[in-house]
Amino acid sequence: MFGVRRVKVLPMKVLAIVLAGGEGKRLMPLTADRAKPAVPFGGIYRLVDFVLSNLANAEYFRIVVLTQYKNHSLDRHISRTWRLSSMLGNYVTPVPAQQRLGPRWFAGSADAIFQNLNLIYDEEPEHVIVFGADHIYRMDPRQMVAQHIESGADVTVAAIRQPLKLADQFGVIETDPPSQGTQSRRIAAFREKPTDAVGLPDAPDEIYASMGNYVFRTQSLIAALREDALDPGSRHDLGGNIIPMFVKSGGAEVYDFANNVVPGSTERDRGYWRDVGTLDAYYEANMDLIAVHPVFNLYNGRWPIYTGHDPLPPAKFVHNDGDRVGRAMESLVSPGVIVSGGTALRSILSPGVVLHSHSLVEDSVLMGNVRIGRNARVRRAIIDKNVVVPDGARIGFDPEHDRERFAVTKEGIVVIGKSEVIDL
Ligand code: ADQ
Repeated sequence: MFGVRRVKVLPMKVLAIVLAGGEGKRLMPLTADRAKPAVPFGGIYRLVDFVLSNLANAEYFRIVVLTQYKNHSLDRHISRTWRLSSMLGNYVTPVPAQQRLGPRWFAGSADAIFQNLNLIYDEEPEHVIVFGADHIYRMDPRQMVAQHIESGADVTVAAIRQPLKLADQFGVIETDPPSQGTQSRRIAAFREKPTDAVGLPDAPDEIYASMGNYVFRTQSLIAALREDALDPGSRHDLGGNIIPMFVKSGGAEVYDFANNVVPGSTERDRGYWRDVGTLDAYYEANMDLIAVHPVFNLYNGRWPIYTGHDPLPPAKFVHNDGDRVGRAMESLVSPGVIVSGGTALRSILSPGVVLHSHSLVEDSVLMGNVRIGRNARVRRAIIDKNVVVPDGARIGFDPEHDRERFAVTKEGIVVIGKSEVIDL
């Protein structure tokens, strides 16, 4: 006898689109030959791993990643790391710009989705999640989707309080008072990167910023994208054009990220979100991982951040010919690292990094396979993959000399691009 087969009813059909085509000009030289979402972060991750982990932990397993600029390492990372079982139709697919509508690349984030509408038609989702790929955070997107469905909005925009002085980097949201008995609030005004924003009534130094994460009703999204495509004056940008359309028609609601509670999170790391659009912000977010009680906790096993890298041996700490043994303190040390008689303080050592005898690396981010020569000193630097720092070199000690050779940020962080050759 065959029993009645219990079919698990799938939750609301949701398709996730991750926008990963950003050029990341302000992260140069880290984006010289990779897309911004492929920039390495925290030793073993790439920026795109954070949004994909949030979606996967929420069991949203139908994900397309729209790529564009310099997408080679991004495509490779996604195809290698994010291969989901295709059972039940699960997938994470990188979709490069295909010039489907003629010989042009995506004009903006809205155009990127418009050119790929066929993916939405194929999937027939009821709701479409559109998330950016350049942020460091944990978020349970199911809570946002639940609010979106309950409110019946055309679009729900995730928002977080940010300092007023950063208003020109964000979509700035003004809201109506909350509807009774719900957390949801209608968006009264949305301005993309305004230069004249004013603070919130209860916090004059803060604004309510869009996180660049949206949930759309599928039909509403399709209709808006079609209308936008016909507008020759549009920049075809989600924040600049599409969201304001919904605000005008009264169909846009805000989702307050402060209400999002991720399993396993603590008071300390709840609400953490960083836009790593600049080198200084990127540096700070890396340093956030190092603290004894970090504000972003990589060790929350109930909401893991997934990634992938080559199988490497464990990190080791040795000495050379009776030199002092290698040490790393207040640092993250990845597999494949060898600290041979050198010292790392408050630093991130990515896979394959080698520190030779008497070298000292402080407050720095070293990416894959960076080699630090004997007696070299590195301070407050980001050093991209494969760079060899020669024996005895000094980086981060002489600002004038550093500026002649490398990029140096506003905050004085020295940034050395991938495979750059260093003159002493
Ligand atoms: P920005 O990040 O400045 O502001 P944008 O450059 O459009 O906006 O990038 C948004 C996302 O889309 C990024 O993940 C980027 O990689 C991707 N992207 C950009 N152009 C793309 C294209 N042509 N094809 C595919 N992907 C593309 C946005 C919002 C603001 C919000 C901030 C939050 O517009 O309102 O406040 O994010 O950081």
